[in-house]
Amino acid sequence: MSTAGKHENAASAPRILFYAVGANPAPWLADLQAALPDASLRVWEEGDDAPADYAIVWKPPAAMLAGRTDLKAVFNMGAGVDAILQLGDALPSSVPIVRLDDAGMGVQMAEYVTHAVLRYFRRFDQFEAQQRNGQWRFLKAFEKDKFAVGILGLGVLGSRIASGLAPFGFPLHGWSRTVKQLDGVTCHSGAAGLDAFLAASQVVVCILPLTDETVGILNRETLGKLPRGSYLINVARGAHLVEADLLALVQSGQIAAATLDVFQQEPLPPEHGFWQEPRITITPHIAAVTLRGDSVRQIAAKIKRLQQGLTVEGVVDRARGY
Ligand code: OXD
Repeated sequence: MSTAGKHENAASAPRILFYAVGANPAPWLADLQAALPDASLRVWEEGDDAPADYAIVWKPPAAMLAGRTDLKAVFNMGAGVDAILQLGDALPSSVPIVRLDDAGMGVQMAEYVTHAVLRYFRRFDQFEAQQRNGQWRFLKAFEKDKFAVGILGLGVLGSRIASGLAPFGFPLHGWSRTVKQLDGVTCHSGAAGLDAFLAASQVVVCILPLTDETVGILNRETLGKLPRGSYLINVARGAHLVEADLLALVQSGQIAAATLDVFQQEPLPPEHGFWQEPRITITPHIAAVTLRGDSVRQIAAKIKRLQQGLTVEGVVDRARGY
């Protein structure tokens, strides 16, 4: 088929490959078909190298995308693109990778983090422990102006977390790789700004993308720079945290408690030390799930734009890693 012929065909009836680890494809295909009635959709299976215009994926195998220069875009069905970028050279360099922009995840992240911050601030974690021991004991409230929340990562989700916390009046700090400005947030940036950010934060919330620069960023040294008795909330990736360091810091009292949604290995293995540490709250990577309705609407709208030769938001910068 000539290139022109291929393009005409793509413009009238996009051919879409779908592959998502852990998801039932049927309702996704049905919703995508309803949003894009002309599209021809199929679930990718090993050996399928028939032409396609778009791929919608979550944790795809390298074989699905290797050599696929016919694609006009690959849509990642999540906010984090680390799993797809780790395919490296198997990804066709000419094909844009498009992540989900919020798509209902921002509000879920804000709910999760606000809940965790308020739980620590109002000392519910300690009241829960007291209840287990049948103890009725008044605990003095923390002082809000000394309970600053620091958000590591000020992208779409980090900003949404900040706006979720803002009405409660906590001092807010934020850290990002490059300089950013956010209303009501004291912003720090770059390697030079990290220490001041850490020193100011009584609670650290990690919502960074996972890149070569951020892997292991939460470790004995950085967490040791937080005020003594601070809290950690990790809703980004398990690989941001050196888990053995956190355990030691919780046991020494440097970190009072942590709420973790993501782990180096998921599911968290039964023998992992976190399970036995009551000051560590574990959730099974549910802080923000991909919502089918919002995601389909967003991806379909972007496919329609690309079909018309227009640009779309959310294209991943591969060199930067997000
Ligand atoms: C995501 C996730 O990246 O669910 O969207 O972890």
